[in-house]
Amino acid sequence: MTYLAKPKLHHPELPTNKLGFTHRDYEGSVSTLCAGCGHDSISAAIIQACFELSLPPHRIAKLSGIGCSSKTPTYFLGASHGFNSVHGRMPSVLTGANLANRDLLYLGVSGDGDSASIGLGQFAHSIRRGVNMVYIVENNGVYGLTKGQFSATADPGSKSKRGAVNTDASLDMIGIALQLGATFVARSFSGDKSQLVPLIKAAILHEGAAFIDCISPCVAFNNHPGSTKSFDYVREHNEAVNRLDFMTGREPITADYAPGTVETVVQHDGSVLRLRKIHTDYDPNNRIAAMNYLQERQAAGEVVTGLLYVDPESGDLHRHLNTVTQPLNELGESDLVPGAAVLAKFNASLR
Ligand SMILES: Cc1ncc(C[n+]2csc(CCOP(=O)(O)OP(=O)(O)O)c2C)c(N)n1
Ligand code: SF4
Ligand SMILES: [Mg+2]
Repeated sequence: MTYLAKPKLHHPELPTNKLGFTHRDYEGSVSTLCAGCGHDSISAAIIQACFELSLPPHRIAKLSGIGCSSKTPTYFLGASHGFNSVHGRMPSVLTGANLANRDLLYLGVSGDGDSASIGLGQFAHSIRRGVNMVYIVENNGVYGLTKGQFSATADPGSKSKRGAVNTDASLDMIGIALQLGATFVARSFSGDKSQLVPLIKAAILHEGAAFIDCISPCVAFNNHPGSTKSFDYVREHNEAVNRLDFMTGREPITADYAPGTVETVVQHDGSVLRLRKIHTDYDPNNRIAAMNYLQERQAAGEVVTGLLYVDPESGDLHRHLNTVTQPLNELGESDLVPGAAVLAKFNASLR
């Protein structure tokens, strides 16, 4: 319960990261979600990723919309900035915050209802603009908070808990993100922490719009036979194209891999992603091939996961707009109102 404070005391031997923080320093309030909800596993993965990257919690801003998924930022990073916006409006609030202060690390957390229905336009424009953020959709195929109506990501033919069949076509967030120019696109599963944690870490280090579609079963309304977003269905149909094993730049590859099965991607900030290829012919640097592959495999009933596309040359909205490197919210009055003489000089330069 959110009103139950977590005890602050912890074992003195708890491991600490480079900043001297323990895992506990990245946690939030006690979750009020249903026991077993996939969303809680995603919160745990976010906590682990931020702990392992030794991120200063006060340099992170977490933003969300409305839904069980959008409630989750309360349950992680309790010492970070947070903004719980209205339904479907997280992306524009995040974009505004990012423009005002480029120095924070932005984590947008949303649901399939929040981002694929009411917030679809907002989602689309934040992705196509390349806002520097990690955008996670906790995708359960239903509106969990409002008691299990089909969402726009529910597959046609999938059944509700009461047996109603979804007749609408589904909306694939991955396909849309690829088409809109997202420079980091991944799909994962809340039940696969070993895949999800490195993906979140890589997305955090990525410059530009990083999108993760995380299948996250709703145990209350969409975890039955006939659902394509249940734990059993995703486990049985999960086809990982690669695994992100290592991602710190200078470490040697310690595991023994067959030639051609590891791919190294150097990101803009110098961080190195090491991808263990499971499908050796899958190329995560080819946007069009990724779109085709995903459509084909989806038609065959597979849930393709892994790092599906990454552009190592990515840029972000600030780079595109050529904004000053100093965060806009730190500019003083003399910068913002430089006076009539500066204006006259500027106008003269345009004549
Ligand atoms: C403007 C507006 N319309 C409708 C609602 C009702 N509503 C609340 S949450 C929600 C859907 C949430 O679904 P999703 O984003 O998938 O989150 P989940 O609960 O499944 O994690 C809806 C329709 C609302 N809060 N505000
Ligand atoms: S209703 Fe579904 S999505 Fe919401 S907390 Fe319960 S299991 Fe999770
Ligand atoms: Mg949902």
